[in-house]
Amino acid sequence: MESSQLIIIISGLLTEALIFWFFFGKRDSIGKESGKGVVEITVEGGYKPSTIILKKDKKTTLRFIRKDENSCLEEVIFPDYGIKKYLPLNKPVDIELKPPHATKTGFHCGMNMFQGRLVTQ
Ligand SMILES: [Cu+2]
Repeated sequence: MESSQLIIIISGLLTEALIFWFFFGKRDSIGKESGKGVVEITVEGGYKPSTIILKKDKKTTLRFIRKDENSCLEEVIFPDYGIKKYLPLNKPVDIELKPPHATKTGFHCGMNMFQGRLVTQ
């Protein structure tokens, strides 16, 4: 094996490790719709997953299920979409989004103490 090949392999592995660290090192969980157009988000001490990957121009339903009695989490707000919804305890609430362009935005609880991220690709 040539040393240039070895360098490519090693830098590839380093990149992989960096990506892994970036996504999981911060205990950030990622949610993607799995073909059915639905991403389930558990609301418990924050949002799980906390980062949602959306596809541009594709309608995706975010299904929030609040399991946390903390009243702070009973409202979820999507400022860029003008959406504000009440989340009853243990009852799924669907929010439909159809992002018009690739962007990074977010959502948060009523008092902006817990945040989630929306990444549109
Ligand atoms: Cu709050």
